[in-house]
Amino acid sequence: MATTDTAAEDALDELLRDKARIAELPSDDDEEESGPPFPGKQCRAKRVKPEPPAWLSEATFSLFHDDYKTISSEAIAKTTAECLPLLTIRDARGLSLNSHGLPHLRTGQHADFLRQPLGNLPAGFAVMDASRPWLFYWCTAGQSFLGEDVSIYREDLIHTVRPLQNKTGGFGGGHGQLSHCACTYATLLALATVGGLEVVDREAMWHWLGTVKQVDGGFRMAIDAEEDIRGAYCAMTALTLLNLPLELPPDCPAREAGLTHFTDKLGEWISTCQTYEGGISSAPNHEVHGAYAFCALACLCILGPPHDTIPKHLDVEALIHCLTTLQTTPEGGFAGRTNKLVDACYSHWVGGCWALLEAAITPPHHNKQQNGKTPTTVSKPISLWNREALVRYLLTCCQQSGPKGGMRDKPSARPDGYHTCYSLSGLSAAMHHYAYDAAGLDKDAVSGRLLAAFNWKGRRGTESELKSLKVDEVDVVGLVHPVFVIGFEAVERARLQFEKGEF
Ligand code: FPP
Ligand code: K
Ligand code: ZN
Repeated sequence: MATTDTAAEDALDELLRDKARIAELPSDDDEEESGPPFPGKQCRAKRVKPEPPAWLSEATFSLFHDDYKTISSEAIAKTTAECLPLLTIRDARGLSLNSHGLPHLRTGQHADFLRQPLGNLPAGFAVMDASRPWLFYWCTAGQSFLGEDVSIYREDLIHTVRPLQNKTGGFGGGHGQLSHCACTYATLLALATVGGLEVVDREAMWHWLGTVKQVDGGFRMAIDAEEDIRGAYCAMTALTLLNLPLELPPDCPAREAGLTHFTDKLGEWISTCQTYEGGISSAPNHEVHGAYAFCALACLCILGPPHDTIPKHLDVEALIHCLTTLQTTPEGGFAGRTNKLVDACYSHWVGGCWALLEAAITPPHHNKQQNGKTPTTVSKPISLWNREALVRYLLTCCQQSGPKGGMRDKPSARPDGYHTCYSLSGLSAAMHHYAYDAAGLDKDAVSGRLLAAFNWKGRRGTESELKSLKVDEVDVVGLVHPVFVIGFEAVERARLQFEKGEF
């Protein structure tokens, strides 16, 4: 091997000695169009010849370089090509630029864009009939992240969601539809955002949640529906925001099978969703996805303080490693899973994981107040990801240009409420800092309510932090609660509203 770097040579020699599978690497003659051992369109792959640097043998290079050409690898290359001129501002698309040369956040246009779906909808929205609560949530919470007054929606939202609430508890997507954990979660967050949670029948909600709690510790999305990590996060959000009793209702199936509390076996069930990749799947033995990592971490942050519950139930190092691989180069945004495309919505689903993980590995005394005073020597907060790269992706590639506003998955996609809400939440994760205040109580002594999720504090990015992200003051979004994904005032209002916890 011809090399000028002996340390690198030694390391590679070591690898060559240790890895017996080197011997099994296909030789150049094998590199026909054989593809991987899975037939079918999605998997048919062409082995393209890698280009190793001059100092590296082909056999060694193929250990590090994924040289399979697939439908996904081609789509990734196409995405990079469409993003590059925007990322480098070679093409500014007429967007006005801030003092650092990045596009301004189009605050007013994005707020206007989020107002539209809250009025009468065009016929094309009929496909969203089972997801109406999501529109309510994305469009109200998204506006609140932009500093808009959303209390104006209070009466209308209460009037609109009243028929979606079932007598047997919980909310469906539309009139006459079965209650569902996702619809219930989205309805509650929208109501909390505008200040209308009193419309919720809390006692019926408690009974309904009892019907989706499973004996193995997890939650189904609805009666007889799939059991997955979304169910766990959505159900625990409802129980905590509404301060429902943690005891299971007397007649529910999980109680009949020996469980007594909603929290029973929950952490253990979440553990079973962590896979060999280190990431989190929707349910045991499924594929890892970044969005499920957020559900798992946020659910554990409801169960208790992050430095207790996260390391107790997850291999934190493996999860950090897995999520780190999802920040894409050169786009700077996040992909949802291995070998897939960057997408703005993962700015929240993956971008929102970092604050929770950073708190999981921060010693509890770090943020603790002593005699009412913050400790004088606070070391620098741990930072696990590239905030600047995410901000650049969102501002350059994900803002719709022209009069319309709204944010989008990637340049070739159209803006929508979902990507707008979660892009703004991702910007908030990048621009600000969120820390767990270990001085707060874990549990309310009288009502028994889990309080850990209410102990988070947000701190706005300082002038110098914002400068390093290349944003001006006018490009800054509001603080977003890292567990409930609504404004901090909305969380505090819900905490106070149900402090007593009685029906
Ligand atoms: C794949 O879609 C996406 C998933 C399998 C999961 C998405 C889950 C969420 C966004 C979170 C849900 C959370 C709650 C609280 C209800 P895809 O194949 O279109 O996208 P991809 O290629 O980016 O993976
Ligand atoms: K996607
Ligand atoms: Zn998306």
